[in-house]
This record gives sequence, C-alpha cells and structure tokens, in this order.
Amino acid sequence: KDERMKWWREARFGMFIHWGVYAVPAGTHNGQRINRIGEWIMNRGKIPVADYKAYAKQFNPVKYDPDAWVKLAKDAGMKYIVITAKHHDGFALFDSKVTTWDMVDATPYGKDLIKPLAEACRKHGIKLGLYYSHAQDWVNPGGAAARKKASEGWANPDSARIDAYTETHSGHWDPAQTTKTMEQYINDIAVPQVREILMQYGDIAVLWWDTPTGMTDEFAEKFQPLLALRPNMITNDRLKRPNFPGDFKTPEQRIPDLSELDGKDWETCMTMNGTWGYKSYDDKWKSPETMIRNLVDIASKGGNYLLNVGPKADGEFPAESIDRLKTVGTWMKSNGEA
Ligand code: JFZ
Repeated sequence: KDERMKWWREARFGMFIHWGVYAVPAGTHNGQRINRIGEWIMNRGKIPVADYKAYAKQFNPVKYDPDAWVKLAKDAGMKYIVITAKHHDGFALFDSKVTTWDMVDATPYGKDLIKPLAEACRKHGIKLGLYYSHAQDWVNPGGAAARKKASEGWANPDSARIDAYTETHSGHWDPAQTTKTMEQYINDIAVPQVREILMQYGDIAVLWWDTPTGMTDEFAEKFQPLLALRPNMITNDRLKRPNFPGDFKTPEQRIPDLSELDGKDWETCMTMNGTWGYKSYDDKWKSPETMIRNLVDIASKGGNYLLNVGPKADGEFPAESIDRLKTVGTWMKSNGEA
C-alpha cells in the first residue's frame, strides 16, 4: 500500500472536476431557480427522466480544450485531476457500450470527453482519477436515489404530492426510475461501466466512489474484482459504509482539526463557490487567499486538497475559477512549489 500511495502522499493538491448534463440547466429549470448544489438539480427539482434527458441535446462543449484545463491545473501546482466520469444523474462522459445515456449517443457533440483528457494528463505528467457514482443513478433504471425533498428545492405547487411519492418509492420520483431492481442496475450498468472506465484510458490513478445509498455488502463485493484491473490504483472510502476503509478518507468541505487526525490518509474536497456542478448565478466565491490558507493548513496536517471546478456546458471553466487558479499558481511559484 505504501508503494501505491507514494505519489498521492507527495501530491498535496489536486483538481476536482464536476461536469455533466447539469451544466446545461446550470441551476435553473423551467424558469425556476432550484436550490442547492447544481449537479443535484434533477433530484432537487424532481425533473422527470424524459425532461432531464432533453437537456443532453444541448450539451455541446465545442470549446472543450482538455490541454488548457490540464495546463491550468499544472500551473496552479496541482498534481492530479479527478473528474466525474458519471455523477448521480447517470450520464456517462465517456463512450459506454452498456447504455445510450452517454456523451457519444445522447449529445450533439458525440465524442468521449474522458479520452482526450487522459491524453492531455499523460502529456503533461498529471495523474488522472475518475469519480464514478456507483449506487445513485437517477436515469438508468434500478439506480438508487437519495431522499431529498422537492419542497426544499423550489417553490413547486406540487411538492407535497411529490414528497409523499418519494417517501414511498425510496427517493424516486419518476416510475421510469424503478422499472429494474438495484441488483439489475449494479450487474448491467455499474459494474460493466466501472470495467469500461478502468480499461479504456490506460492508467487510472484514483477511483473515487460516491454516496453509497442502498449499497449492501453483496453489491460492494461485485466491484471488488474490478480493482485488480488496476493494481496501482487507489480508491477513496465511499464504496460502502461502514467497514469499507478504502485507501484514504474524504472529509468534505472541511479541514479536520489536529485532534481528529488518526494516522490515516485523507483528502479534503472543496468547492470554490457554493456548488460542485456549474450554476450560472452562484457567486459565493472563496478568495484565492482563503484557498492558499486552506492548502497550507491541509498540507501542514498531512492531507491533500482536492479543489473543485464546475465547467460550463460550452466546455470552458468559469472565468472566476480561472482567475483563482492563476492567482494560486503565482503564489505557488513564488514559494517554489509549482
Ligand atoms: C457527494 C455528491 O452527492 C455531491 O454531488 C458531490 O459530488 C460531492 C463531492 O459528493 O456529496 C456528499 C458526499 C459525502 C458527504 C457529503 C456530501 N459526506 O460524507 O459528508
């Protein structure tokens, strides 16, 4: 394990990227602003599967320049990138053969987004990790859905009825989500897709599981053999809870106190503003000073800082994120770190 963890323990600083179909509505559905994090818009807004799928027809990132993304990360002193290969909306940024709910089949762009990023990372000596939402999937039937109230998402006149429905349908809001069992979803979508992302792009440094909603020991076991496909790869601690440590812990949006440290490896993931996925009107930006202080605090305690960018649907990073990455990079260079 020490051998596998070596580069990561020295890395200290990485870039998280939350990108997907949710960048199209960017926080607004049918003229209504939906509360909270942008990549949850489908769940918080209780958007029907068919309506959400329609957003993919507008996902056409013609300005996508993975080389520029990787250079921004590298110049900021980051050593690795973790991108959402599939988030809870079930949409695959890669070319998946087991579903048409992917970049190649469902969008006008029609090309795998992960492949050129993997190439750019290799070219610039940056490690690539993939985030995969293995349990929650709100579009591929049988995927889990965390229970969140529509009434907290927006002023929906129908929210009382919807909340009653999700209560009795384990968080789902559209009958199309439950035409298969979770076991079928794990067998037919999640396991094959994890195999795809581990095999299609050469070396994958990190596999980043998320939100083990509905995960059983039995489901978790189905993913275990896949890890052997990438013997050097490391994973986080979110495959299943409890009793699945993974290689590192993932405190979210917070930096642990010294008293909480227990000798285990850890990585704090954090947003630059108030959302992971792009929201056009989120303006709760942290200052570059805050980001540098966070990085120094985390590094001094032996952790890693995974700082998030939520690209727009056209393929560009928000200008505010670019500015901050550049300022952090200038500081890193003046301190001999980049
Ligand atoms: C999850 C996702 O639901 C979210 O959209 C984002 O991708 C984030 C990085 O991860 O949200 C979580 C997961 C774990 C905790 C909180 C939010 N947690 O452990 O406190």
